[in-house]
Amino acid sequence: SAAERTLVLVKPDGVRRGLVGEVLRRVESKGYTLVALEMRTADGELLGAHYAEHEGKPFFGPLVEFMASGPVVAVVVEGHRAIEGFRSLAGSTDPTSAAPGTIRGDLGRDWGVAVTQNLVHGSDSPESAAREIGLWFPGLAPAAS
Ligand code: DAT
Ligand code: MG
Repeated sequence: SAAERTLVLVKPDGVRRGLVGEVLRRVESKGYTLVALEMRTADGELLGAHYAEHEGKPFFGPLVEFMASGPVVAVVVEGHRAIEGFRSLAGSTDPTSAAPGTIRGDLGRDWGVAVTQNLVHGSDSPESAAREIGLWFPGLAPAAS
């Protein structure tokens, strides 16, 4: 069965709260493989490209500012249907309504600052995954096994 790759980010709130291990534990427990992993503080250029689909929306500026506010952990995750699978592990965008059992539902909440703070990112399609992996890991060989 063809493996698929997705880009996962533990966002600055997840790193600040010490939830990197918890997120990776859930990914590995699901049976996915970690292919590449790096902690870094992203700049506006990378984040603007990463979130290009949201440019012009009212939350774009605050989103990029938040994402640049501290280190993130970027991970390439591989497995059959890993893109949909990680989105399922993450839960819906708003952590207040995200289902219990998911990363956002179990660990996230609205702190009254921004819905933007929802712990993790996961690519939403094969096209997004390829584009995002290229942005965050330009040196990584493209092929999944
Ligand atoms: P997701 O991260 O679930 O794919 P998205 O791609 O629609 O969600 O949005 C990207 C991020 O932007 C999301 O994780 C949090 C933030 N965001 C989305 N909608 C927002 C809104 N209405 N207000 C504030 N932040 C928002
Ligand atoms: Mg998205």
